[in-house]
Amino acid sequence: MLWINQKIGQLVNNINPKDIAFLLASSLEINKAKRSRLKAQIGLDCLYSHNYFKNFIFEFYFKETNYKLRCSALAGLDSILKNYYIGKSITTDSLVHKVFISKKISLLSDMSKEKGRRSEFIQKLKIQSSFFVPVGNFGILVVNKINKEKLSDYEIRLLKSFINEVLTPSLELALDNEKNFGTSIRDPLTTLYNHGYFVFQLDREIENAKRGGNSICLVMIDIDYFKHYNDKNGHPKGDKVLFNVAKILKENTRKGDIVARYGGEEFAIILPNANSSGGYNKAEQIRKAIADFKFDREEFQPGGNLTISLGLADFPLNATEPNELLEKADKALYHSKNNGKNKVSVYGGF
Ligand code: GH3
Ligand code: MG
Ligand code: MG
Repeated sequence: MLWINQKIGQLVNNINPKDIAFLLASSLEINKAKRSRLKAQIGLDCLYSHNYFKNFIFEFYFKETNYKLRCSALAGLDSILKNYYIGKSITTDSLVHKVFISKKISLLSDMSKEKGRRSEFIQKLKIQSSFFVPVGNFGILVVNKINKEKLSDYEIRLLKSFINEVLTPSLELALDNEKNFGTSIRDPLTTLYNHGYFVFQLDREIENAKRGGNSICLVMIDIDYFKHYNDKNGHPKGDKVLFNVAKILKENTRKGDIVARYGGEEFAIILPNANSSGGYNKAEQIRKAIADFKFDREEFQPGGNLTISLGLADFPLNATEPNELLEKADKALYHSKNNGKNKVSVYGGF
């Protein structure tokens, strides 16, 4: 067992199963069809990336809401074949469908004799043996060995362990998250990402930036004199301001940007692939949009206007770790607060 576990360790390389699950779950924001494909593709790419599986073709068929199985992920094929097969749904008399319904793992060692598989696929790729693995209720994984080779006992054990210990739990967790997704990562008042999800994403974006040699800009935002606004107008009106501020933040950012309610009347934005000069322009655009927006009863605010203060820091220029980046952006924000508010400050620029 230890031996198998070590192999799984190598198999998933540096990928932690929990990360796969979160990756899967976070991909659930995209439309449903694309989501399913992504879930499976991550798993298959992970398998195929292992040197041991270079002589294999992996197929994953997802069960759709109408109970049809659709080819949602493929690894090991060239891009022409991949584009040809991906997205195709299969008929109920196909072998893949039958094995899925049976819920039994099946190893078929002479595919040339089997009916109900695309014969041109089997012949072209010289598939000798195929391993069919229904994965819970989600779909079915098909592992084919090419060049007329048979799957060995060793490979079968390795694959079984990977499926039971990594793939199935990840997909289950992803599905679970899908159900709770809307509420678990979003702040109910503003519908922005919540603090927990923001922290998780910041870690991830920094890891990505390190790998890709990119920069990230972190913008921290705090509403000016918000206690005054609440005291003067009551909390429900204060809540309306928070909602409108969030809306303006969303309207002034792009799809890949991560906009979160950091806490109370504080917001944070991660701008992937932005440096401090790009980040400054974006922050200034947001500051101006808030200053220009006509909030209810803002004429009673100091200066007659409801405004925000912003601070930004740049990875890797100002920090190499998430906490440090947060700290630096916060310092910049406090610089704005101490210098008249309704301002953008860049860490290091004061
Ligand atoms: P500054 O300009 O220095 O930021 O001053 P401020 O008054 O905005 O900051 P302070 O930290 O003193 O007050 C923050 C206020 O934000 C106090 C708190 O009641 C309010 N607040 C935090 N969360 C919520 C919320 O969910 N709804 C409402 N209405 N108010 C909130
Ligand atoms: Mg505050
Ligand atoms: Mg404030």
